[in-house]
Amino acid sequence: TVQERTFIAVKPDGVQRGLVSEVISRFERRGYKLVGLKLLVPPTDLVKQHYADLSSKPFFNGLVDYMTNGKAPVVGMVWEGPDVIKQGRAMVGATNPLSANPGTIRGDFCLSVGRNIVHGSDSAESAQTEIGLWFGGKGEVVDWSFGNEEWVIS
Ligand code: DAT
Ligand code: MG
Repeated sequence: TVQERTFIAVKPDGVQRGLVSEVISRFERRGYKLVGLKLLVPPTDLVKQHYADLSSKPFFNGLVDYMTNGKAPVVGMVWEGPDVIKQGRAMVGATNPLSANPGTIRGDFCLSVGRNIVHGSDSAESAQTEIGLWFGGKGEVVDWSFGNEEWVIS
């Protein structure tokens, strides 16, 4: 089975609202493997790079401030497993929570595009870039195996 990795983050509003365990448990119960995890107030440079494709948008400065102002930290994660990039996006739901299906994280827990509680990489390229940005240090992403893998993936 091809194992992909994706970057998923609980944003400051999700941390503030006590939804870290909710996000983790959805990926964990699905059978995905947690291979990277950190809590941080991200440096402004990191968030500007993370959202570089949005730098010309009118909401960019507000987005960077919300991510970096320290009123709550971000929980960054790397999740591994079959098709996890696309499946992770599906589990996160549409960018605007008012368009997100019930059953998705955004569709179940939020109402506003500016407070949509979670991030998920949108492609293989952005997953690789984002994992490098957030987990670039040696040993920050951990290779390990599930003891019960044969019961989850065949
Ligand atoms: P996504 O987070 O679903 O990948 P995106 O990459 O288009 O969405 O935008 C990144 C974040 O920027 C998004 O989660 C919330 C914020 N954002 C996007 N569009 C916005 C808008 N019209 N107004 C305010 N914030 C917005
Ligand atoms: Mg995006």
